[in-house]
Amino acid sequence: MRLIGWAIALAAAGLTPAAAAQSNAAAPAQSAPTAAAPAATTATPPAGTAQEPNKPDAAQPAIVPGSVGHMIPTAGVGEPDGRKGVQLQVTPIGKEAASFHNDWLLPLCAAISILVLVLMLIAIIRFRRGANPTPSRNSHNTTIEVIWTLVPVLVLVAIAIPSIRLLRHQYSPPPADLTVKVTGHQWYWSYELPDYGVSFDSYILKEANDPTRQANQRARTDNDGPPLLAVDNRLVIPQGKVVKFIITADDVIHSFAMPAFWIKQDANPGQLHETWAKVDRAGVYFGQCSELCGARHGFMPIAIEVVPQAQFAQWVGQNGGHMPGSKPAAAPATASANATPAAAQPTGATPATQPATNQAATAQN
Ligand SMILES: [Cu+2]
Repeated sequence: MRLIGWAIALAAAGLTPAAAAQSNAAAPAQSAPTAAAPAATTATPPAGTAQEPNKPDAAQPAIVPGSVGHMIPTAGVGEPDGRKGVQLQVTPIGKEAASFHNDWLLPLCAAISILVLVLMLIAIIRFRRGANPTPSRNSHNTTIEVIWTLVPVLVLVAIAIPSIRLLRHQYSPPPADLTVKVTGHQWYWSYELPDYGVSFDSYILKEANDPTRQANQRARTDNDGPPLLAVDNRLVIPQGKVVKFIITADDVIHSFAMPAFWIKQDANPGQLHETWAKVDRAGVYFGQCSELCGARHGFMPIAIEVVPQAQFAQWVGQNGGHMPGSKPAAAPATASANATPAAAQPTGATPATQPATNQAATAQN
C-alpha cells in the first residue's frame, strides 16, 4: 500500500510541471499581441519582411532572364498547372512512384469500387421485397466465404509487392555526387553546399502590389515563377547527378517538399533527415514547406533549378564558391546576387585556411 502511495505521489509530481506548462502555454494565447511579440523579435531577419536585409538592391547586379540561377520556368513542368493527379515526375523514384499510382493503384481502386457497386445494385434490384417476397434463409456458403477471404488477401499482396519495392529503391540511394544541407527557418529556407563553399538564404518574391514589400525588395515577375512559389535565390543543382539533401530546421518543424522529385521530408530542429534526387531533366521546379510552421508557413516556397554540369560550375563560381579540387574564388567582391555575406566570408578568409578546406572537400569526393 505504502509503495502504491509513493507511486501515486511521484506520478502526481511528474504530472504537475506538464500541467503547469500547459496552462502557461494556454495563457499567452489569450492575449495574442503578447504572444506574437517575442516571436517577431527572435526571428532574424524580421518575420518574412526582408529578403536580403543586409544587401540593398543597388549592390545586386541586374538579373538576366534565362541565365543560370534565373532560368525561365516551363509552364506545366515543376509547378501546379491545374491537372488532376501527380505532377510530371523528373526523378527515377518519382517516375516509379507515379507509375505505381497511375497504372496500378488507381485501376485497382476503380475495379474494386465498380465490383462493389455492381454487387450492391444486384442486391438492391434483384433481392428487393417486390421481386423476392420470400427471402432465402441460408446463413453461410463455404465457396463464397473462401472467395471473399482470399481475394482481398491477394489484392493486398498485389499492392504490397510493388510498394515495398518502391520503398527499397527510395531508401537505398546510389552514392551521392553532391550534398546539399537544407535548413528551414520561420519563414525562409537556407541552403549550404559544404563541399563547394556556397551558402545562401532563399526568400519568397513578393508581388509588386504587396503592401508589405519593402522598397529595396525585388518584386516577382513571371520569369521568376508562379505567385507564392517564386524565390529570390534558387538552389541550383547539376542535371543527372545524385544529390543528397540533408534536411534540418532551426526553430520549429518544417517540411521540405518538392512534388516533381517525389520528395517530402520533415525538417526537425536538432535532427538531420536525409533524402535524395537524381534529376535528368533540366528546368525549374517549385515546392513548398509542407508542415504547418507558423504565421507565414504558406510563404516559404522552394525553387530548385536543374542545369547541366558546366552551368552548375558557373553558378558555384558566381556565388563565391569553388568546385572541389579547384582553387577557391579570389575575393568576396566577385560574389553575385545569390551570395549572402555569410557565404562570401569563408571565401575571403585567410588563404592559409583554404587549401585545407579544399583537400577535405576533394577527399570527400
Ligand atoms: Cu515551414
